Formats: sequence, C-alpha cells, structure tokens
Amino acid sequence: MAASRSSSAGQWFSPTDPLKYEGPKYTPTSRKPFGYRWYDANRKVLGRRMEDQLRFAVCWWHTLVWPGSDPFGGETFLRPWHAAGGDPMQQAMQKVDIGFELFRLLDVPYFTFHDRDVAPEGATLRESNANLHRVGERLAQKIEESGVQLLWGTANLFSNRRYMAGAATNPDPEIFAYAAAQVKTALELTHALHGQNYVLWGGREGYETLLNTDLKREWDQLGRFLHLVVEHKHAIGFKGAILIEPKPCEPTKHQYDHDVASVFAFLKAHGLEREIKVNIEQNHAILAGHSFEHEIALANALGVFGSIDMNRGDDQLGWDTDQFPNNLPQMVLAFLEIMRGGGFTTGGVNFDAKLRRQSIDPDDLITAHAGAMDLCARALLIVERIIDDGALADHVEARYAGWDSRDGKAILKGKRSLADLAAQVDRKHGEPQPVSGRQEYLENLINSYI
Ligand code: XLS
Ligand code: NI
Ligand code: NI
Repeated sequence: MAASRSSSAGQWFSPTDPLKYEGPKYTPTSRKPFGYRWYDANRKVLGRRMEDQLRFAVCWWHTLVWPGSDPFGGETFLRPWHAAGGDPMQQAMQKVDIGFELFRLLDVPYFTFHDRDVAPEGATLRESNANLHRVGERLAQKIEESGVQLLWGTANLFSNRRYMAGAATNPDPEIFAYAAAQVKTALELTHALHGQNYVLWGGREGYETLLNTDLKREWDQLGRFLHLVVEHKHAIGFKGAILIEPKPCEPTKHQYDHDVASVFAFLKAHGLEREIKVNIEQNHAILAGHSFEHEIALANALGVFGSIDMNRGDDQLGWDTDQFPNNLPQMVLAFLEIMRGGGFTTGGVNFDAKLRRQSIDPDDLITAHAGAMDLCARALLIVERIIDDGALADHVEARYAGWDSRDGKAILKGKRSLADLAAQVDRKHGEPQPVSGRQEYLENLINSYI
C-alpha cells in the first residue's frame, strides 16, 4: 500500500471510507485489503449490540507515540510527527488528527491515553499542564465531532527520570507530591472528556532490591496515594471507575500490583475494595504465572472486574511484547469468563498493542487493529454459542449440585461445626465416591464450537 507521508490525515492511510462488515465470505485480498468478516457493530450478541459488548479502544501511546524502537535500535517508523526540529505542540495536534482519522476508518468507539502521550512535557509542571489543556481542548472538539469517546485516561508516572525510584512509592515525598499533581490534572481531564474510567498502572511502583527499600513504608504510601485519587474523584464528581492494572514485573523486578489477587489484598488492607477495580492485561497475567482467563475469573469472583488490555505476549519471550491478539482459542476462553461475569459495564477491550517494528507502513496500523477487532468479534460469537447451548454451564452446575442439598447449604451457612461434620461422616460410614472431572470432554466440547 503506497501511503503518502503527507501530514494531512486524509491522505495518510490508503482507505478513505470506514471499514465495513463484509460478511462470512470476506478474506483480505489485494483488491479489498480492509474489511470485517465477523465484526458487525449492530449485530445483537448476548443481548447487546456487538459494538456495545466489545467496546473497543485504540491506545494513543503505542499507536501514535512509540517510534518502533527496541533496546538495540531506534526509530523505524519515521512518522511525520517525529521529525526532528518540529514544534512539539504542532506535532501533538497532528497526532490528534491522524489518531481520529484512524478511529474513523476503524469505526472504533473508544480510545485511551496517558497525559504525556497526547501533549509534550514542559520545563515545569505548569507548562506541562498548559500543553495538556491545549491538546485537551482539541480532543474535546474531536470527540464532539466524531462521537468517538474516551474509554480511559491515565498519567505517565514512569518515563521521566524523577520517577526512577517510583511515584507514590518514592522515598522522596516531593516526588509523591509531583505524581499526585500529575494525577490530579489527568483525572480532571479524563472527567472533562467524559472518560468512562481512570487507570493507574503501577509503572515504577516496585523495587529492585530490598537492600535500599523499606517495603512496608512504600506499600502504605501507595495506599495513601490511592485514597487521595479516590477522594478527588468524588470531589470532582467523576462517575467513572478507578482501575489498577496489575503487572508482576517490568520495569521493576518486584511490582506491588503483581496480579489480581495481590491487588485485591492491597485494596482490602487499605479499605479500597469497593472503590477500585482492575484493568487486566493478557500478557501481564501470563508474566504473573496465570492465564488471562484466570485473572478475569478471579476479578469477577471478587467483584473487581473492570476492563481489559487485549494485547498478547509471546510463548517464547518472557517480557511484555504487546502484540495484537490473534490466538483464537485463548481469546474464546477470555471472552467466556468476561461474558460469564455479565460483560463490561464501564470497561472495554483496549488494544495496548504495538506493531512489530518492521511493520512500518501507516496502513499496518489499520491491518493490525482491524484483524484484532475481527477476531475478538469471532471469539464473542463463539462464546455466544457456548452460552446459548448451555452444555458447559450444565456440567459445572451438576458438578456442584451437592452444595445445594440440605447438608451442603448447612455447611456454608455456618450451621455445622467440625465435630458435627465428624459425626456426620461417622454416621454414614461409607467412603464418598469421587466423580470424573471430565476435563478432556470439556476441552473437546469447547473445540467443537471453535
Ligand atoms: C504497561 C502497561 C501500560 C498501561 C498504561 O505494561 O500495560 O501500557 O496499560 O499505563
Ligand atoms: Ni503491558
Ligand atoms: Ni496495559
């Protein structure tokens, strides 16, 4: 696809009209490279329009900011807004135009951003805030014109060197204050743009070595920080959800928001479990030694499921590769847990995903997002059939049926002591009869829908 390097958004991608639902026969060919085979925004799936079930979001940082660098080499993408010597505010505005053009072409309902992705950091916080407000006004205008909305905003509390030893968990209270000031502005902007959620990824909230770290202090600092965020949310009347994004490591060796279980323990310990939920990312789950579906199921069970970052890792690489999702069976298991929990409320499917650094054409951004959206739609349609058939649910229900008996209920209601249970076993004498878990049957069953 020959895409012009022109700065005008209208010419930057080769398609000019939004991608359409092309139906079940569609495959991308050179004649018709862009389209959806499964994503049909208006189709009803499990009681809601597909667009409202999936709530897709494009992320600003990887899509419009990341230049294609890796630890061994720099920029590969050569985006026009990275041109050396350019005016950073003009470049920021150019990204707004190109970003919203991409959202229009993809027909995606949401986007997500960090404060420092959308506007350049100035010499002082005041200057940074002024930059952010100027771009914020432009974003508000674009949101108004396009109908594309903000799924969540967040603050970058990890790139600047001031945060090398953490933001809220920094040994220096002045850095804590700086981070608080940054979150105040980012939360207020998210509110002004009618964001559905505000996300806090721990960034550098962790440590490299205990030799220089007071773990208990840092843990409590983070609790205090989150209370401040929640208080401010209520003070300004922000109705969206506050979400923490768990991640076990990277950038620091030990992150305090390791996984859903440790985030929940943290929230409980600080009395925040009704105020804060989680944004779960696929590869963060894997890096923590879990499956994505486990983290979603646990968050649902604990009442803290919020949103997902639907970018995957690589089976052979132990870091956060942020690839666009394309493993259908894995995606089915994730959407199964999301839909079992009742689906999204304020959350959605954010692609916190990077192109591979050789995918240098602007059109690669369209291909990557469209393919990911289409496969999510396909996974959702498969999940609809699994749920409608009911075979899986029946199996699980039958497996736990004993707990609906008089004895089972009495145990759970606290009406049986250890002595009662010992007496019960004594009375009945015989050995309880184990039944098959039938895992292979269930795996075959799931595969039969795929
Ligand atoms: C990093 C995180 C980050 C958050 C937003 O690994 O995934 O991108 O989603 O700060
Ligand atoms: Ni990540
Ligand atoms: Ni993420």
